[in-house]
Amino acid sequence: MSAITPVPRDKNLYWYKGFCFIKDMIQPEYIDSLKDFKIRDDDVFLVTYPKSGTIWSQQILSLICSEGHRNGTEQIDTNERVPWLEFRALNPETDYNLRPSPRLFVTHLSELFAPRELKNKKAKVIYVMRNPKDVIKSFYHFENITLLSEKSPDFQHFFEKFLDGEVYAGKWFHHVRGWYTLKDSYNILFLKYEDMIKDLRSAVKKICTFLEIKLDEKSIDIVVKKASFKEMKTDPLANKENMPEDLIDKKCGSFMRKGQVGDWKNIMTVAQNETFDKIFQEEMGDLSLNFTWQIPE
Ligand code: PPS
Repeated sequence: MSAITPVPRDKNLYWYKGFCFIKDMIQPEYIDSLKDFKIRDDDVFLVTYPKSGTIWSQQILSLICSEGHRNGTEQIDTNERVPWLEFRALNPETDYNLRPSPRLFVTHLSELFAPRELKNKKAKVIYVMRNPKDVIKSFYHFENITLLSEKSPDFQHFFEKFLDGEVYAGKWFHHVRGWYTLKDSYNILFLKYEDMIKDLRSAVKKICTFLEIKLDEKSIDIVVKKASFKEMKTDPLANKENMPEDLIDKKCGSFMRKGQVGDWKNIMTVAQNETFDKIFQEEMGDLSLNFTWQIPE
């Protein structure tokens, strides 16, 4: 792959401290200020690299934490229930300091930019990761619906941008490694998208245990049902259908695309796959992290 370029190929992005950020959505001063973001012991931070199951986990988390969401009495959408730490423009009227506890937040930030108090094991972090080949495929399609980045002319172009970290949140390898290798510094639960696909109920129970929230079996049934791909696809509160029109072009697709494991096989060439495997081995080979690349394996 090419050396880091002074300006990212996508003119909507800029480099800051080795990472690519979206020009219109987040400024360097704000990124830096997040280091001092005051957190509470009972805050919960959902952390993901893009296209790894964010919207899904936001839905699960808010269903677990809010009875009103489970029984449909609270008509609040996902981005308001679990607001973005870095994309303040999506929640301009909300003062995070005034939100009642327990506060839920979501972020795609690398651990380098995360609030420093998290490292004292204050608050809880849930990190959801997905096999990076499916992340690439999902991210490539997302370029068609987001108005915040330029569309790649073809998959090879996107593939190279992705490997060079020229997408929001930077290199997948750095993101996962960063959070994973510092795991002992955080109060953190790691989940994998593919495990959630295989057994969502177990994942929901794991999250409940981690958050020390007791839900009866009936409530768990509701969480699992309302977090299924089928239900979320038609639930405007959960599927981000109400995102501002200057950010998302709904005519071109949705956040709920396929929700499958192994879809990368429908786009990656043998050569791209071999290139990826080689880089994956170099970058991640020393970590005890296994991914499910397709189901059944
Ligand atoms: S984003 O833009 O970073 O917030 O995107 P993110 O939500 O992380 O990832 C979007 C992908 O997650 C899939 N998705 C789901 N899969 C299974 N079950 C449920 N309920 C679900 N909800 C969202 C979504 O379809 C995107 O994956 P792809 O492969 O593109 O379908």
